[in-house]
Amino acid sequence: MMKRIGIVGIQARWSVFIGALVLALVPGILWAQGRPDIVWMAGGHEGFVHSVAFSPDGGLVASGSEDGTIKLWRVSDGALVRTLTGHTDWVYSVAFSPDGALLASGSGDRTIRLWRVSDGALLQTYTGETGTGVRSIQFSPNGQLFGYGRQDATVVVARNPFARAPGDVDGNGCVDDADLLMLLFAFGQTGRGLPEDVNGDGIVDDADLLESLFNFGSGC
Ligand SMILES: [Ca+2]
Ligand SMILES: [Ca+2]
Repeated sequence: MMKRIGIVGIQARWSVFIGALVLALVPGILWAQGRPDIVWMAGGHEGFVHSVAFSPDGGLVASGSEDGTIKLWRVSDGALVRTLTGHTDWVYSVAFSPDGALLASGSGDRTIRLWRVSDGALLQTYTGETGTGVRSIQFSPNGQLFGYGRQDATVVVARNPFARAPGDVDGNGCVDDADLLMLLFAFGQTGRGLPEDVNGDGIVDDADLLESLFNFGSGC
C-alpha cells in the first residue's frame, strides 16, 4: 500500500513538473508563432499596401499602395528614401530588375511604369496591352523580359527595353573584349543580379561565356 502511494506521489510530482515546464514554455512558443521578429515598421502610405519587393543588393525595399504611390525605404533603418508618384489608381505590384537599376510597377490605372531606381525618374509608361489593369509584375532572372498579370485574366511577357544586350557586361551597348574580360574575372561567382551572369541563372560559368561569344560584336 505504502509502495503504491509512493509511486502515485512520484507520478504526481512529475505531472506537476511537466505541467510547470509546459506553462513556462507555451507563452514563448505562442509569442514566437504570433508575430515576426520586427526590425522596423513604417507608416506613410495613405491606403492599403499591396506589394513589397527587396532590391537585389538588399539595400532598398519598395512598396506599392492603394494611394497610387510607390515608396522606396532603406532596409537598414526604415528611412524613406523616395516617393514615386504618377500612377492615378492603386499600385498593385512592384518589382526590381535583377541588376537593381529598374523598378517596374503595375497599377489599376491600366499602366505599367518603369522607373530608374537611382533617382526615381519615370523612364517609360505603357498604356497598351494592359487590359483593365495590372495586378502583378516580375522581371525574368536575366532582366531581358518582364511578365505581368492583368485583371482580365491574361498573362503577358514583354521585352525589357532597358535590358543590356546579352553579354554586354559593362553596359556600354557593345559586346566586346572588355565584357569577356570582366566575365572571366568573375568566373565562378554566384549570386543574383551579377552583370557577368549573362543568362541570369545565379552563377558565372561556361554558359555565360558562350552566350557572350555568340553575341560578340553586337551593338559595337
Ligand atoms: Ca560592353
Ligand atoms: Ca550564368
